[in-house]
Amino acid sequence: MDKFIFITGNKAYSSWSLRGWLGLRAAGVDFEELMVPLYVPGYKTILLEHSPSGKVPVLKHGKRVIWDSLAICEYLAEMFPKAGLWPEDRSARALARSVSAEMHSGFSAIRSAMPFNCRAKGRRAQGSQALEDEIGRVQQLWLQCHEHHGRQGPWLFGHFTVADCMYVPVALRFVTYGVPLETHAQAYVETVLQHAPVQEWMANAEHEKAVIPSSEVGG
Ligand SMILES: N[C@@H](CCC(=O)N[C@@H](CS)C(=O)NCC(=O)O)C(=O)O
Repeated sequence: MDKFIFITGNKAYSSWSLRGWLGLRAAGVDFEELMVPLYVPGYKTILLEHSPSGKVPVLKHGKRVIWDSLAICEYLAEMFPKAGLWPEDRSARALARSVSAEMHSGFSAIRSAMPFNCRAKGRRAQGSQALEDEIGRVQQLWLQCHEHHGRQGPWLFGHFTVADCMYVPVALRFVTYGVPLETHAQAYVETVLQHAPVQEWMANAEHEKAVIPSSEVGG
């Protein structure tokens, strides 16, 4: 099989990259990794050499270039069906796709008030009604997935799926900004923190030297 090459942004700051990377880990794929530090002189030129979107993450597989975190997860789900990246049950899969798409295209208050910064702890987000509503919505979604389709394991649909790729970065934002959570949501965050690939990603982030000032907020 052609080799997989994954292009990621800074692990400390790139939540979108984390999603695709988790998909690769969940699929059990051997891959090479290229980290492109973001927002430093010349970074865009490098990204454009890898992808027409000029953004990370990007997955290269032979001649194929797959950009966008959700497209990468879909590609992996199709290539490695045994990994169960989407739930097997059609109703569960429909819900998993809906919550993944909702995260992919929404939650702008969470994104802007709580920039992904997995090295930081004890930060505080600037509160707003929109932020509170979105934090509530995330917890409601987590409960719905788990109560209806996930009781056989700790992840949203029992075992690790694309929906978790989408929501792990949100769980880590909640940790960074010390968001008080309902019991079930806190249990999900604990599951995320104990997941070996998440721990590996965070350990790699700790070794990065670069700082992106616009993501260092709430201190
Ligand atoms: N919808 C895209 C979003 C990708 C995205 O915005 N990536 C950010 C990094 S976290 C990026 O490449 N930023 C650099 C830039 O926009 O120049 C995805 O899911 O992959």
